[in-house]
Amino acid sequence: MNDLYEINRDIQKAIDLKKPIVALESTLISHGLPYPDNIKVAKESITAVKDSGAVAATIGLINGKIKVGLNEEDINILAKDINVQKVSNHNINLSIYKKENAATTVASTITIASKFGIKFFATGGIGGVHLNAENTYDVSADLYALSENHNYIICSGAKSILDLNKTHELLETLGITRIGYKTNFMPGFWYAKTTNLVDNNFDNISDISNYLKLNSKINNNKSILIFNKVPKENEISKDKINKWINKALIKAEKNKISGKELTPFLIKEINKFSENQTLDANVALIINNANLAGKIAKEFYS
Ligand code: PSU
Ligand code: MN
Repeated sequence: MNDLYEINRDIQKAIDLKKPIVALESTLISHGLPYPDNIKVAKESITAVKDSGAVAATIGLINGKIKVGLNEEDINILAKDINVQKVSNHNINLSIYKKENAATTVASTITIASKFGIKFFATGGIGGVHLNAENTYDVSADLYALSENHNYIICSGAKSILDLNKTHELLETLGITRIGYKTNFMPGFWYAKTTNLVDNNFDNISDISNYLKLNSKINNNKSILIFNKVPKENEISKDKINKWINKALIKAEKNKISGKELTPFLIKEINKFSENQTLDANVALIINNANLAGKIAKEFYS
């Protein structure tokens, strides 16, 4: 690439040898989860990818350099430093210019992963259309990045704090296929299912892998979402979640929180209201998704 990028040697080797790789984002670490849970998730996601037979590539910026494969020291910086910027595709260039430490969202992570030919990516929940978007126009850049890159995204749907019906619709409009892994419905992140149907359910990994291989052949240039439900023991009822979301939204409005601050603010407030039930669910589902992503990637490259 060029001197703006630094790629870990094992990851470069895996790319050259066409071995399975799963990219991981870093906004989860800096803005999505509190310390020290964020470090635990970052490390255990890497382990979960490795355990399933693939190579993990956590992406983020250290002193303005885009690193593909953050090491333990880098992860500690992003987890602890309160000055870490949350960068999506509109502002990553500024953090490069200012030589900042910055964490990449789903949008910027998959954009970088794609430049290196890394196809698989795992996260908790993608961004989407926010509630009240008809007035605020707050729609995550994640959705557009998914339609501009051909990546395979393993996640538990879009975050529960969003307007999930509108998010489901816009995914369709943007040409992004919504696949369920053992589910006929798009999951609701902290809860297992919404009322929105997926485009197809696959009950096993080899079917998903065969289907993804076909997509490479037909030059589908959009991403494909593979939905994995929150683990059963961490599932929370939709009613409970919606009560906490409403409380958090009122607080956000009072404090005039908007733009890129909104998602992290709402998640933090809901973790408080739920006495960390949502935090525990968030941790569990991210690691679970990293593990599934590794398994699908391994099958895909075998
Ligand atoms: N999933 C989580 N926590 C998070 C995010 C996802 O469980 O913090 C991050 C992702 O990086 C995602 C971003 O890309 O939130 C979306 O932010 P926004 O709504 O500002 O686009
Ligand atoms: Mn936004």
